[in-house]
Amino acid sequence: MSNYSTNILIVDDTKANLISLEAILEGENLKILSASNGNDALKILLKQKVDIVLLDVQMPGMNGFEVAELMRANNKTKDIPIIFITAINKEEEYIFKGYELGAVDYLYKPISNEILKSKVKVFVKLNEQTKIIEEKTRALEEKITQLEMVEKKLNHLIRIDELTGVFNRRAFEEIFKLEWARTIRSNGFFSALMIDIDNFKNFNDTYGHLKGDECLKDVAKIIEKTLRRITDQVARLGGEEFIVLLPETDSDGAKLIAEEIRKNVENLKIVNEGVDTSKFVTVSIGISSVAPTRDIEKKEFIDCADKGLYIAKKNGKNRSYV
Ligand code: GH3
Ligand code: MG
Ligand code: MG
Ligand code: MG
Repeated sequence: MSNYSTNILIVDDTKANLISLEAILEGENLKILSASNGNDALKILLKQKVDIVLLDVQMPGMNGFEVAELMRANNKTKDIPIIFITAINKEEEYIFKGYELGAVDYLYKPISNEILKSKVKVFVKLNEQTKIIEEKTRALEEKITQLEMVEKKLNHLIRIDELTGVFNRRAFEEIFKLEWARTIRSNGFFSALMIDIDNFKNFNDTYGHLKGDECLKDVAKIIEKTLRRITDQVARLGGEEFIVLLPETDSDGAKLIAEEIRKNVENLKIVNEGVDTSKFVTVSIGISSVAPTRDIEKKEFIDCADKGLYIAKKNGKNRSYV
């Protein structure tokens, strides 16, 4: 026996017919509802879950076809299968009318118990299968939603630097490739800032690794805060080195942003004693700017920022160099 009960509504204006139909269908794993006219039938249909309707055609007031027509006009009832019960002979015109209303079957009076039972059984089975499929579909949809959420989280995690929350090297490679290609198409400028914390070994040795980690987080945060355009992106390449990508930005613009970052870090006033250049944590920044073409290697562009960083360090740190 199935877990799904099927509700059948029997509509007939003749009380004796209702009783005999109920008796025939008893014991078929059905919940039987009944109505003796079209109005009552529609009331029940709107209030309760009904899976099949056994519908007498000849009734005073609203006849079976009219009930069916109203059912088809209502979203809640329009898909419920109907078995018409009719004394009318199998005149094609009537059958055709019924099918146009979405009727699914006909029973002719006098009704054969066996035919009634077997026809109802077919619809019960169909109803149960539909319910099983619906339930499985729901469960699958739920699983898919869960998986999509996991996928989203994973995609985020593999792109983020765990310590600072900015992009990691993997994400940087992706973003850089994309923005570089985009800038080639738009004939614009592209700039990058290679940022390295000055004397960070001294900071770690003096205050410990935990304080070092805190410092890295603070520097990452202040870089993020300084960037204004949504296309400006920062990534931690490793250690105490960050890269900032500035699409559609020329060297003047890049220099301005680099200096702003440099000053903002200095203004954090994170003490780094025992250093001759400054008694606070500072950064040096190498700037690379270019109007990218297909002939320029991405690597050259990054190398150029690296060289700028090297010169900024050599010139005394806490400075930027284009
Ligand atoms: P310079 O001014 O020339 O850049 O010198 P520096 O001391 O900053 O550079 P160096 O490369 O000699 O030292 C980098 C130090 O950064 C080494 C290590 O102690 C520290 N470091 C690298 N990664 C991490 C990290 O994830 N957490 C912490 N706390 N420290 C790190
Ligand atoms: Mg009747
Ligand atoms: Mg350093
Ligand atoms: Mg370094």
